[in-house]
Amino acid sequence: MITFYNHLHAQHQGKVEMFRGALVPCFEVPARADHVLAELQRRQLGTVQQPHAFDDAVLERIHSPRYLRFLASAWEQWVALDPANTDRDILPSVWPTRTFRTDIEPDNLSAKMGLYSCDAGTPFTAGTWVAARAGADCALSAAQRLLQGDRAAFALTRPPGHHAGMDFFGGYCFLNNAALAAQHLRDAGLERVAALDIDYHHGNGTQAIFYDRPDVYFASVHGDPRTEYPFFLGHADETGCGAGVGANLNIPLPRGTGFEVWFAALEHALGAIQRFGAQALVVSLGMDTFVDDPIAGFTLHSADYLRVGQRLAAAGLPTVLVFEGGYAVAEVGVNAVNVLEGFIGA
Ligand code: OKP
Ligand code: ZN
Repeated sequence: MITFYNHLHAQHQGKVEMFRGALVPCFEVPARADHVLAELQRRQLGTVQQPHAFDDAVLERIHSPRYLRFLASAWEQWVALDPANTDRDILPSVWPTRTFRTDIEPDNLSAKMGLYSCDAGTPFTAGTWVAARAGADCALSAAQRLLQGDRAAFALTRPPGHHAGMDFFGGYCFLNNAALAAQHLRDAGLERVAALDIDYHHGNGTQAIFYDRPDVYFASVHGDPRTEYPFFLGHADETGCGAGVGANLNIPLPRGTGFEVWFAALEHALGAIQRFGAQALVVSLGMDTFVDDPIAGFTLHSADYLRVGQRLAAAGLPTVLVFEGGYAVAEVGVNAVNVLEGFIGA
């Protein structure tokens, strides 16, 4: 399986995030991707390549032009406010919640940060845009390989993507890599594509992007949003709207859920994807279902990920694997590469 590695990922290196009333060191660190790359190379599981450069127009298939313009220019505006800002990350602190207007983009940078975000846990840094942009190229390049006949491809990138919506960032995500890959497959002519999200956290961005569409099925197995981030989406009664009714499946599970129950939910999601008639699969591959993850609550063990990979392969679909979460840094390489090895060996 080919891997498209985001060689610019380390340019996104947040310092702190707001957590329980304090600024704490970021969980989403460059070492995460480094460990996955090192383990891939140690096991020699296929070649590692740099992504191809896709046009900005491809991003506009998923994200709004004004949001993309904001991402590309935010850091410049931040430093223009105060040259000393080069040493500080940008964090939002004010949001247009219910009853406020979102049609007028404010001039004020803090206000823009709020307009285009959903939490204070996602710092924007000097290298965030270049890293996210190259990450999107990785996901698109992986999708492109499927179109050229590959059985599977892996997008090894950070920051992650599945919480990013059409016009907002949050949950450590800026560009929705999985949605971009799925849309790229659609635009190339595949009529039905499935996005399967197995990160611990519900992929609210991906769900929202495809919620009213019958052509992209979204299925997710995740921590119950009543207690887990992102809190405000991911319930079982969300089944799609308009033309997309029936093309969204959420399987929320309680904190503490172990492998057998989680695996049964995965089977259920894959069965639904099969019945939908998907011609390709995009997997949001979060590794934060691991028992020792510091910010999540399932109890999967390293060996379980071999079975996850085998089961994903058994779906028999051309598959893009997109790296998402996973914050047990020392173990994330072994765990992610176990999925790949299980997939390849199946
Ligand atoms: C990203 B991915 C915010 C604390 C909540 C957000 C978790 C984002 C997980 N102050 N942290 O799905 O792994
Ligand atoms: Zn997650």
